[in-house]
Amino acid sequence: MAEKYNPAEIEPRWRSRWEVSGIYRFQPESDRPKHYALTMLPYPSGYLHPGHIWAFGPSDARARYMRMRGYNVFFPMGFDAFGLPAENAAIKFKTHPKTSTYQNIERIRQQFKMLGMMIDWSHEVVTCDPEFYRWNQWFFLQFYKHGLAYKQFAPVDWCPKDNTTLAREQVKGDDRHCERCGTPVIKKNLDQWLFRITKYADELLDFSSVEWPERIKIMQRNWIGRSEGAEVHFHTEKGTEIPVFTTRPDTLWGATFMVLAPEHPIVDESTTPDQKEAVERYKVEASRQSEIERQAVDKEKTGVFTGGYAINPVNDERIPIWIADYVLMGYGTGAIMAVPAHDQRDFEFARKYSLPITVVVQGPGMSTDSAAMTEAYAADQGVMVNSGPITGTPARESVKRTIAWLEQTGRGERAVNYRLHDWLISRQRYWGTPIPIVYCANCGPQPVPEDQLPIELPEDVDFMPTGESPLKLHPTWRHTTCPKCDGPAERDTDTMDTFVDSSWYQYRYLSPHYDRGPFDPALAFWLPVDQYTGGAEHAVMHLLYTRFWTKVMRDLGLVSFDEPMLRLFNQGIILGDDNEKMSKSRGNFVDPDPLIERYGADTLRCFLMFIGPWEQGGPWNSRGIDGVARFLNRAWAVATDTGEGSRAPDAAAESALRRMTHRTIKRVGDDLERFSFNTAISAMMELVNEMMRMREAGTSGGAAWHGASCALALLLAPFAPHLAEELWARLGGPYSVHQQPWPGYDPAMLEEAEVEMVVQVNGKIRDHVVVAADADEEAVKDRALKSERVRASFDGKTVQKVVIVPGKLVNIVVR
Ligand code: ANZ
Ligand code: ZN
Repeated sequence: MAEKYNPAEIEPRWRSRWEVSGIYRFQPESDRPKHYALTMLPYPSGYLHPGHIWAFGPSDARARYMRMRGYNVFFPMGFDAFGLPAENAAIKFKTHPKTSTYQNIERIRQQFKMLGMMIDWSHEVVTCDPEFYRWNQWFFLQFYKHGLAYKQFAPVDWCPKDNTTLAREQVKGDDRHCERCGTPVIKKNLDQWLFRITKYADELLDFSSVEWPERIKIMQRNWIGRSEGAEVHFHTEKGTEIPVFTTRPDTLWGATFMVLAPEHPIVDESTTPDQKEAVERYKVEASRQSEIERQAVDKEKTGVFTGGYAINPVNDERIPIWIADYVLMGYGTGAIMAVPAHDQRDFEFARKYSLPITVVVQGPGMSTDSAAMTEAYAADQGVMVNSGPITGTPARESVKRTIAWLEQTGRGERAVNYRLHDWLISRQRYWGTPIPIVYCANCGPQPVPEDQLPIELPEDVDFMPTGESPLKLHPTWRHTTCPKCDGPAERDTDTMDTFVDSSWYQYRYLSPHYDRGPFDPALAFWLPVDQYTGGAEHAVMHLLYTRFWTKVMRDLGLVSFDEPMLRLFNQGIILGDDNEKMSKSRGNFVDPDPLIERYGADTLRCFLMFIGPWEQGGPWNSRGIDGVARFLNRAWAVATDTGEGSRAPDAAAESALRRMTHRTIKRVGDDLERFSFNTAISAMMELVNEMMRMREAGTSGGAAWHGASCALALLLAPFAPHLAEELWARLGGPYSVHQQPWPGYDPAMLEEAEVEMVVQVNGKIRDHVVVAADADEEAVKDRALKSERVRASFDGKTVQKVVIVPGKLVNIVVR
């Protein structure tokens, strides 16, 4: 009886051999080209989520493949261990976040090991470890020194449930809810630290040195939201300046009123006593709406006249100042010049409140009388009219000309506006990196000297959320001395946004215990990351922050490149079998542990890679796992079959198997290049099925059979590393299969061995014949003329001519 595939025996045996022989140990120095493969580090929730295997299994397979292709591969792993979920769980279950986080990490680490990942665990990074976050603090100090970290008292988005500020990116949806808990966000005025990401806005728009998915680039571009235009100096009648950002300075002569955001600081000053009540009422209404609601195109425009007037600097006209919610405080200057003839929102507003409309761009065939207009004319065809010095200018050139004129006359200047804001990093929570600043009554805020880092989190805190940082409530922690005057001082009691950790963790992996800098400069040649994989949901936070961070590191002289990750691949999301996001509360969660136990890690890995295209994701289909298990069982059966007791295949069958083996090698390699794991597996399935058929026909064994079996072991190595190792050993290969070169193929062997050709007689299809792919014309003609059905259609006539289209068609002319 043939021995059965027994993963429960094979898998642990090979894992301990790998560990003992250290085949996955990272060896930075090597003659082979380097390949840094990185997958976004997981958050250590309390259990291994199928999403973790979904993210890491295929990237492990890819890393293994690159290694077999001859690269020296670094594929590290760590944990994004700070953050709110751990703290919230701690509050709920009354365990310290540190305890639960390290417990969770230990569990996930064991599970990852069970899956046979090619990870050198000695390079692991855990972000809540002082050895790591010390460098967050160090970076903060460098940012501070270079004016890239600054403090500001400003309205911020605040989650009343999590009791903390949120970055703008963490506020989601039209109703502006907290990304984590769904609670509607409110505005609160707070003193907060920000990182000056806007300094790099232009550079962040440049993707020329990376191969990233188009949609991520588009999302980042939109998020940065660069607009070119001018800032124009308007003044109130009383002389207070109100700068205005506009992308259409050429329409200045058509500005017939001004609109301020209801929160604009000049509103109170320009409001007359008789309008005060209406203005105050409107301000309250506006504050209740979300930014998205306020900007909705189809929303009925509303607003209130303040009673005040501004002077249009281009023609000294007196124009009324209104407030309206469609103008946002967080964009541009929070004030606009309204040009109803050429901006649709302004047009609707002017019609509703009977404000004047002046045409300044006369489109082809258009009247200069605005009374007939039914909508704003926003195009740039035609010429400028009613526009002082630029009257008569073609509309297309008018923006440039107006800006030149504004600059000459001191009325305004060219300006670029960004949607991007600086990155707010203060969080009023416990489980994060303490901010290395102390406040002295004499000297003001002082950076903590670098030799005092890390400032460690105290462990004995009451981390119940109160709206104040738990660190503030600690009896002693915040009391310290001023590094400048030695007098009493207080520490900053906020902690950093956890996106700080993931902005530079990839550098730390190289030398996680290095203590003279964030990473060992001797290993800088390993940077940047060659291949990054992870979810597209990180498009505008993590993936933008880490680009920013790298540019700062470059400017600090720490690295010599501009981009942290050269290539990016985004996998889709694995869903529950009900097509919904998998979660324990929804009841569609699949626990991987019992599956590993029942089927083995290799089967689970292959199953996840076979579910569908990796970039698309899709629903978990529990039945699919049996099909994949059957495939690995068959792979085992054919590759362990030495042909004993069977007759070897004949020459034709051998040649066919050889060709199929070469084709499979090509297909699997090509598919791995483009992260197409599911099609790679189906290519291997076809080979295995073919071998299975030969075996059932009693024709296994022989040289081609052995070659196919060895190729199969090599091809399986990235996908099913334990099984491949076992098969390879049984086939007599040297340890380890994971240190073998990826198999090559002979292009000449890729063509089909045989082709089917259509045979026509006087233009009518009469038969199909199968011939050797390399058969010459004479042989093809011979074969076609031997066909009974072809001969029967001759009707006694004789063959005049035979035309052959190689590989396709034989056309016989009879008369
Ligand atoms: C006058 C004007 C005339 C405008 C015209 C447009 C067309 P983007 O391209 O998105 O940057 N704007 C400026 N600040 C605003 C704010 N805080 N809230 C709402 N709208 C604001 O848009 C820039 C244009 O949006 C600016 O150019 C301004 O309207 C408006 F025929 O100024 B424009
Ligand atoms: Zn001091």
